[in-house]
Amino acid sequence: MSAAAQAHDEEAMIVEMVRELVSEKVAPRAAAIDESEEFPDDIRRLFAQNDLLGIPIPTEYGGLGGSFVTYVKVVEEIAKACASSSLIVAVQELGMLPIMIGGNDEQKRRFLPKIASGEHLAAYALTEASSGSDALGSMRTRARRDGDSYVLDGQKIWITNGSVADIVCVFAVTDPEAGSRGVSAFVVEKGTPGFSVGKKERKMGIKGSPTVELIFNECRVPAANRLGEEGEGFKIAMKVLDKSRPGIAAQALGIAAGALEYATQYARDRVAFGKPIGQHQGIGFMLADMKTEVEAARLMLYESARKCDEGAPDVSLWASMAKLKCGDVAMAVTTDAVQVLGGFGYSAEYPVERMMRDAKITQIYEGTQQIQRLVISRNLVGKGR
Ligand code: COS
Repeated sequence: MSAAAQAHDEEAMIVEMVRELVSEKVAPRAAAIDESEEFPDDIRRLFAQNDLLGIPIPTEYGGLGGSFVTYVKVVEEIAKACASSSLIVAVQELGMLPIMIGGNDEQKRRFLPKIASGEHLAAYALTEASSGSDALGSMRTRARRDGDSYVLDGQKIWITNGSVADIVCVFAVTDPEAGSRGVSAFVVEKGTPGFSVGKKERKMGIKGSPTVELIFNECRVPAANRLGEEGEGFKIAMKVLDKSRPGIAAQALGIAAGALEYATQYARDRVAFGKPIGQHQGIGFMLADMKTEVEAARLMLYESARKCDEGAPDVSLWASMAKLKCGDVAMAVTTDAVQVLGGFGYSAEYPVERMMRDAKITQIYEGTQQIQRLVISRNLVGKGR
């Protein structure tokens, strides 16, 4: 058997295992996770036991050494049932990518094995109160070199899984005069004096995934925790997003696919005017459009993940196109799924209203849809002045 065929078989086995795990253990928990608004540590342990928290981490650092295609398929399968749970896998990847991309061998050996095993959770801290889309120009968190360490001061907001993470990759300004070369990246470990968790956001969706403020107050971090050279942080942050946006696209696609599946079954079962509602053209054509959009988005997603695996030069363009397409499809398809179910769709007794609430964030985080268009158009015609 060729190496490619073997990799394909392994991928199919992992996806099938995840499908069963989701159907037996995750789907039955999804409504309660949303309702309780609590981080599902049981699901984290389940994913850790099944080696799902280090899929793209190389085996030499304790990971599965799997492809990005496998990783996005796993996120998709989980998100079909529970968007909050899918974020455990997606944010683990987002949080470890700065180390994979910017870390040296010693740092990889120090941090990655515990992330891969799920003993440690990772998070990524870029966003600030005044710095969302304008991640570079408006960053205020500072890191001042002091002997063998850096002292961090500032606040990050909207940090997914920030309160449950054991290590956080933080971006801070080391030279305010140096523009894009004035930002550096640091690994900050839980328990470091001066590092604390602030307010938890109350959100429309993804309620089982804690989104918090992180506060750095004279927080001393060893210089050995700086990723890459001083001033390389912004490039690391952007390269991370190139690989993490397909993960959010996968979450979006999974939510859409889950809503489509539920609405289709409902349209087969629910009878009105003497026949299943799906056989009335008004509903049947809606389902046809939903299915077509989901499959089109899936092709874009897998292509973007394939580009990550290949290290293709246009990975940034494809990551943004996949995130844009999948996020918009998730919002449109879940909204239509609510419509197909009518009054039941609006009820919290049925999953599609949760899916619609969960879908909205995929058009906002990891770069808004407007930022994705900016990245795509700059790839086409350049940035200009
Ligand atoms: N890979 C490597 N380097 C990149 C890059 C990428 N994908 N994208 C940008 N860079 C580099 C540029 O080449 C430039 O380097 P030089 O100064 O050496 O030429 C530098 O980074 C600054 O880039 P740019 O001039 O494009 O920065 P801008 O401030 O104009 O904006 C955007 C960049 C808007 C694309 C960026 O700020 C962004 O993605 N914002 C959204 C952030 C986001 O997604 N937040 C979500 C929360 S994080 S979960």
